[in-house]
Amino acid sequence: MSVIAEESGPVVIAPQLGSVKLSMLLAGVVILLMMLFGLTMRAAQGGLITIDPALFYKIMTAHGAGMVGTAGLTGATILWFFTERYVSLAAGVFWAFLGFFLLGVVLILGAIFIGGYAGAWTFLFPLPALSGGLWQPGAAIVFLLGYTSIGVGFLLLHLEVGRKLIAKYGGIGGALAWPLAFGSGRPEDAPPATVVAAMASTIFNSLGIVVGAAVLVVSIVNLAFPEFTVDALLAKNMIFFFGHVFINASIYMAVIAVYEIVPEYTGKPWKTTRVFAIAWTVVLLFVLAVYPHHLMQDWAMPGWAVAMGQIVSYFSAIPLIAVTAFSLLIYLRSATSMRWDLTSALLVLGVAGWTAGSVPAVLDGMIVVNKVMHNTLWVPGHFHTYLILGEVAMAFGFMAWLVRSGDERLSGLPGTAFWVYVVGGSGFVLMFLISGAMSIPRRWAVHLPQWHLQAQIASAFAVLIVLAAALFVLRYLTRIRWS
Ligand code: HEM
Ligand SMILES: [Cu+2]
Repeated sequence: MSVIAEESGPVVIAPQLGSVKLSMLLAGVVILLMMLFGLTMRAAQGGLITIDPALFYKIMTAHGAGMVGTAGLTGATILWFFTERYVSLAAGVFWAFLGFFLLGVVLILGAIFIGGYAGAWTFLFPLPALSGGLWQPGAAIVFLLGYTSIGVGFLLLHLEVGRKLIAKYGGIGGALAWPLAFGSGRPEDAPPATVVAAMASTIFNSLGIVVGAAVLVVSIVNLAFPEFTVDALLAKNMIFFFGHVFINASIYMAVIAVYEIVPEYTGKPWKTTRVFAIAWTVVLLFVLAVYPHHLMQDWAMPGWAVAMGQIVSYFSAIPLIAVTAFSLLIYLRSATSMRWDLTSALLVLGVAGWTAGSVPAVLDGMIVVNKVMHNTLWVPGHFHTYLILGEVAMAFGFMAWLVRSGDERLSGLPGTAFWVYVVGGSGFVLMFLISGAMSIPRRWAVHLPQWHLQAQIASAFAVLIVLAAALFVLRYLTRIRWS
């Protein structure tokens, strides 16, 4: 196990390699399966295959829930693995996390493919109860219990990480490097970059999940006792607060892999500077405050909240770009030698894709644009950019690193797979964005003939993604050593 020297904390050797490798293997397999689901949907939209619309919405629900959950799983696994370098974490907590996660997966898949639940991963109130006869309330309850189980697992993990960081680094402020950010603290005394990122994402993800759990419980009670209802706008606020924070947290956790692994390639540690510390505190506040950009079409929302969603959206990209993308550029330029292999290429792609995806996201976070683009394929266009080319690229990069062997190069089959992934991913998301700009709606099982071509081209690109991802996962599987 590699060990890095860090003035600000004793070096801890990560012993929990087996559970982490297993978690990433499960994640890789689920991502691949869900990508096949995605390809099925896009091919159906292109008229290449015909599937029953009822099945389309089951697949869409499984794809959304499965992908978002797995993004969270990979992010949290990366966070756990690298936080272990600085504080010792109870191994049992990670196993419990995995156990709750798997239980949740079983419940969710059962609810969808046995119970017929197809109300989308966003379980927007009161949709789970309005199936039009397609599923029983019990199926929706099981789906929501699956989420609850996954949420419990995440909370356990974050509580363990949070309490250990707080104990070691002198409270939340210490772990967030506030003395350096806002006081006269010296960079030499600041906690490592990983600790700052782990503390911030632990705080916002915990808040998001607690709010999510509350609205889950309310929805479950509503399904069991329909006379108990809840204010729909409040429920929507809670769901999108949770959903926005959760998917963002998955990326902010995965970026820890960049902070920890890229220095192995450049020979320079990723330092906690004042700008870095300030930026992470800003990220913490912005991730929580920006969620109303999901409610711009809800005329009953207070104007100030929607305006805040737009304004914070503008500024949200800045700390991200300052903290990670810009530093990575400086870092790569100043490195005397940079070795490119599958790991480093995927990690750098992850940061680039994340940054690129923030552009269409900010655009859609503007009220005037949102009026036109809302509920078009522009929306899946922006989030598939920072998920396929961002979060998932970082997760694949971490997997490649876990099974690395000394002196690799970006050539041969892995090199080809990398470029196939880049081309497939870029082409696929571009087709979503183009379709969105042409006002093609999202979440339609059947597309008009004049939209078929876009979906067909996108399907071809999706095949490339699937092929490359299959190679990443197979390569991981064949090289993995459990000892
Ligand atoms: C080969 C890769 C992928 C393909 C072909 C694909 C395809 C699709 C398609 C066709 C849709 C429905 C679009 C519509 O609204 O009409 C969709 C939705 C979605 N995808 Fe993907 N996707 C892929 C990868 C991913 C990844 C990696 C993630 C996340 C980590 C993801 C997360 C989602 C989510 C959250 C939705 C929204 C579901 C909803 O509207 O309820 N996808 N995807
Ligand atoms: Cu959002």
